[in-house]
Amino acid sequence: MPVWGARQKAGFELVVTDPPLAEGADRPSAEDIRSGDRRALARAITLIESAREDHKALAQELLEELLPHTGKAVRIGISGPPGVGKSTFIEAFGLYLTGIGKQLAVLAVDPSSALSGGSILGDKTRMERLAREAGVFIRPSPAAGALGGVAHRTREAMLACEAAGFDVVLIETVGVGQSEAAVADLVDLFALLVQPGGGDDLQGIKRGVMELADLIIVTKADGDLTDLARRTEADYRSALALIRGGGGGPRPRVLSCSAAQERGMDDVWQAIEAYRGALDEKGDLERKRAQQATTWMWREVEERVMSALRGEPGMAALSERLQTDVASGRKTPAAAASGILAAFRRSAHRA
Ligand SMILES: Nc1nc2c(ncn2[C@@H]2O[C@H](COP(=O)(O)OP(=O)(O)O)[C@@H](O)[C@H]2O)c(=O)[nH]1
Ligand SMILES: [Mg+2]
Repeated sequence: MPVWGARQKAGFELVVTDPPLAEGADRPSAEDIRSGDRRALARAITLIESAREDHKALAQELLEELLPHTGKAVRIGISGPPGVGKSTFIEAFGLYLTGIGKQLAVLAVDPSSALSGGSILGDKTRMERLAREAGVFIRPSPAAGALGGVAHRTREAMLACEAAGFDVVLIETVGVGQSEAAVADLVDLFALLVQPGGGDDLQGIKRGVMELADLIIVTKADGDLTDLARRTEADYRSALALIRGGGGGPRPRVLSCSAAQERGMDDVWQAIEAYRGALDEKGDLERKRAQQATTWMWREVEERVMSALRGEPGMAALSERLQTDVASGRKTPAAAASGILAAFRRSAHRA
């Protein structure tokens, strides 16, 4: 229920029309999803996002059926700090894509929403035009849960969108640190949006985030900001050359555009296609996706082990005691960890 409530609060009634699944509701069929039935797709994603164990089981069953029909979309991650112009860009870029006949799904990973109760796509006004396009599906992220869980469900939602036949899946995340890494592990190409600005702004972008970027897009290259945007472009180009001097994948590119004036969208798409083409050529795309899938398997294992551990009877009391011991210096962290794992193993044996 909280997921649905939050969606309503964010004002998404226009875009997301699927009601919560009723008790014991049938899951949508893989055929309906593959035939392009948007309601079936929306219900599938609701199932994927559900915290209920029976829903989870149904979602996995459905995903297994869909899996052979996934993989054809161009998977793009879009990230950047609040205010950089993500929503405006996604709308302009999305409109460009529908203009050249592409079908587009927009998904969001929003780790901040658990705190703020809002969604990064909550400023729906900026997406109104895009949301009205026939070939477009927009889905905000669930409003609660740990980053790993949110991103994990976004990955599965992305697969459902691919099976539904979308040519492009855009995954938006607000730049708050670790979310970029999680999204970079979901997509073929990770685009970082940055503002026109001086060297100080450039310093503000964490090196780790720059290293993830396959494409850097300087936003707002219009009006008074036109020249500054061009200089910023050059600054990032030299910064990238320092950071990733001849690394593995295709060289990251730097572009600027104006989403407000809907200029530069063709250049962005060309850069994305060129990047994908370069990956494809050497079989690197398949390798990248295979590696991402195994990364997610281990994330899933870690998450489930931790959740099983936390759910163990007596574990809360034990870990609280050990935590106090560690905090006060009576036990080393390693000794306390051994204590927790020993208790976990004993209970696993009993099970
Ligand atoms: N001049 C100009 N302003 C823009 C452009 N794109 C976004 N903005 C403005 O930047 C602000 C933040 O944009 P928004 O898309 O909401 O950023 P987000 O927080 O990253 O989603 C808004 O006031 C926009 O009008 C652009 O291409 N040119
Ligand atoms: Mg926004």
